[in-house]
Amino acid sequence: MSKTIILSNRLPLQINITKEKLQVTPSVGGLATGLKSFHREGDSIWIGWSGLTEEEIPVNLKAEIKVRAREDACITVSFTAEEMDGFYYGFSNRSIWPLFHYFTEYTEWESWQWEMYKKVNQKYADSVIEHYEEGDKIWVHDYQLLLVPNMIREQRPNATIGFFNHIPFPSYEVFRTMPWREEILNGMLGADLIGFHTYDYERHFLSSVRRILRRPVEFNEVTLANRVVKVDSFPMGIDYEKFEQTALKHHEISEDQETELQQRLNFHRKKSPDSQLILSIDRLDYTKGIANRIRAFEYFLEKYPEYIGKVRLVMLAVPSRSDVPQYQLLKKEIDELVGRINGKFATVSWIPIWYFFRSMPFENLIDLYTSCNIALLTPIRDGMNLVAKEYIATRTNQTGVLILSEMAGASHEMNEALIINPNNFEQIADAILQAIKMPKEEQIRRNTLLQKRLKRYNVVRWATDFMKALDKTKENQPSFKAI
Ligand code: ADQ
Repeated sequence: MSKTIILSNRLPLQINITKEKLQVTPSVGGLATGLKSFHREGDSIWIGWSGLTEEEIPVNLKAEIKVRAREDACITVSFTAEEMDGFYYGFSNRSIWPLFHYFTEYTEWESWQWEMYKKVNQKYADSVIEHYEEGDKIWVHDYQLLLVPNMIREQRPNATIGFFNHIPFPSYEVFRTMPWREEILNGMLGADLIGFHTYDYERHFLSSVRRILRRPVEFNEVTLANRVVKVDSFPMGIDYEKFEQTALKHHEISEDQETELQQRLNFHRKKSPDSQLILSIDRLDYTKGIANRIRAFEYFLEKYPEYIGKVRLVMLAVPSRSDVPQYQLLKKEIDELVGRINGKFATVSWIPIWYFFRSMPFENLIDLYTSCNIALLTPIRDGMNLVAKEYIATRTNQTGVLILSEMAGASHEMNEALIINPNNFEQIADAILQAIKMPKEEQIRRNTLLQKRLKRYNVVRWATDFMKALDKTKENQPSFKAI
């Protein structure tokens, strides 16, 4: 029976070794959390990296890791520390990530990192070939694996290959600065179907294909010598039911007693009806606009001082890519900003910013989502932003206000949120005020519409739509018809 082979840089599980014993935890991050439910429901295997380099795995545990991963239908690909350095911390996160998010001043172009990117992409492609059987469908994910579709195509010309890019695709004027732009585009065009979160990313990609490769592009199709590649947008959803159901259970427990978080924050809805908690959750990344958000919150307190002592920003940042210098600098900048603002405004009984720098178990995440009446998400650029969708899914009584950056892919589908420009502090401060003052009926009206949409276009629907479109594209391929 044919299966789907999912391929991503990381597996949805993170394997650690403590005292010679394996510890397996779920991975944090948009792709892993989103696609996990599709993987669980379908007949698929997932190929990716376990999170440990070859040097970190003792010889006697190598086989055990493979067996453990297999229990979750996962297959591990292993890499040396040097390979990870060049491929992941290097080219993926110092070249492609900043370029695709328009942070051109952060991009580095190192030939050795590019060589490592090619080498590691080849390893992923080889692992797919090893597990591939005629009739299987292959679904490659994200910017770390842009060359893989064509590497598979070279070895299996008739394979059905889909590719989905989880981050933005930049405009031609930005993309053209990439030294290896032809190779990247040709790598992606190895797929039958290429998916993006939004129509804009799709358009940018097609424009680069037309202008850089000079390939004929008609509507959303690229014609190659013996195949046609379809490009389309598929806005990713979340596992809506999981968030909704956990939030409902959470409400039952916390209706009369304070949760641990509420105790720590010295906050409970019933005790302090005037107080407001503003939530922000992201990976610690310069694209997420965390520093801007803190400055905008400072500006809000200056502009509307009557809210000093009443409003708090609860900021959760997950450690991420800490081997890349810009992330270390950002961490320092945020630590200093939080310290300065708390020093400036804090009173004996009130601290304006509560900052957690760590990953959190799912239950605590839900506790945060349900306890905070406002969510403030201000990315400078973001492919989609699943946190925005998760927040809305947990608002089971339909109250709560989402303030969302127009630079997040999610803003295209979430018009009922208060949409802001993350560089406009005046607008953010006013949106916070509007959120605080928004009548309950208006909150409910906005969230009801948002929830209806998110419920329908959940992550399984997203994945199913993509796979259906892939089948259809394949059926129409001239080379496929000829067999
Ligand atoms: P990310 O940049 O990782 O994803 P996002 O979509 O917001 O961003 O997903 C983050 C995920 O991590 C969410 O599911 C959230 O619940 C979880 N998370 C965040 N903080 C956490 C914490 N402290 N503890 C535990 N879990 C936490 C990339 C792109 C996005 C795109 C996704 C999916 O950058 O734009 O939406 O892929 O395509």
